[in-house]
Amino acid sequence: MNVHVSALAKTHHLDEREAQFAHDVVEGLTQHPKRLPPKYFYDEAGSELFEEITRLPEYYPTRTELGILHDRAAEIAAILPGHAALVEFGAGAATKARLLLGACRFAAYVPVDISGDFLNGQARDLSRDFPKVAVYPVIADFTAPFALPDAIRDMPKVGFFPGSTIGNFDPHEASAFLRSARAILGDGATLIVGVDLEKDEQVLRAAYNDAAGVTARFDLNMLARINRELDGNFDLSGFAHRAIYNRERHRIEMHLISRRAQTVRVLGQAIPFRAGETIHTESSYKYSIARFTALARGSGWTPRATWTDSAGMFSVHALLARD
Ligand code: AVJ
Repeated sequence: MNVHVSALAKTHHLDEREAQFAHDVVEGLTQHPKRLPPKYFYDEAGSELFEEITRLPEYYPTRTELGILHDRAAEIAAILPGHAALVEFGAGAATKARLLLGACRFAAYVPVDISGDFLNGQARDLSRDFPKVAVYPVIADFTAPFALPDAIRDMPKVGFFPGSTIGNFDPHEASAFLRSARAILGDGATLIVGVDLEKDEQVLRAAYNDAAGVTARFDLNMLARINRELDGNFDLSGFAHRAIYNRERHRIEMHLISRRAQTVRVLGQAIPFRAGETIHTESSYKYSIARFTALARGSGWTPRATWTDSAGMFSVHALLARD
């Protein structure tokens, strides 16, 4: 099915962002198997639910990565250039960037995010807490090329991509992201990336099927968002959340499963579901250190250092731009 963004925008009076969302949703729900892009989890409700996920006992990545950044801050600082600009791809709550800003002598911080409101609030707090660091927020989709602010042109660049967000990309997309970051940051740059590691399947499954059901609410919020923004009529009680580990592809997959045969309408279009039919909402790839460093080498970067927690749950990599 071919749904055009501009036609959707016109018929339903949507702005460009809404029309892109509409296009991706209608396209994803008319595929077999059905899928929805994980970037749409993060509206206001979804961002709050994700924050709640990061505090769950089963969800180890956030606290483990923070522990590594905290414990290794001096080692990380030692390999970074002084008076550099820290460019963060997708600046969430900036908690992790704060750890680096506190440990290293950065001259500038450039949070890059699609959400402008969030960025501007963040920038104000950071300027207050780090008066020596100039903050230049950039509103952009970091998966596409964007220009860095002129003010940091002559500073060494340090890219920062924490949270294992890279795990949301298929390996070829992850490679494309790394190449793109190499092009944006330029010669001599460093990139600090957080990568979740393969581990016991039960630990992985529990992290994405938590006992309190927060991940289920996070997953179902995608349907609630479609109802709110695209005039959808999903009955949330008609879908169940399930996360499985796909061992061959080294990834957690989150699915929403239709509990019965049903037809849902989105922007006036009927979307039929069979009983048990699934919507694939997210993949979260897990790496071995060897597989990630090989991916980085193949994407324009030379691994310089890797840090992990003592249990080997999560890894933080420093990569150097290759000439
Ligand atoms: C933000 C993409 C790293 O994959 O672990 C958490 C998102 N999804 N629980 C992850 C997520 C379900 C998270 N990332």
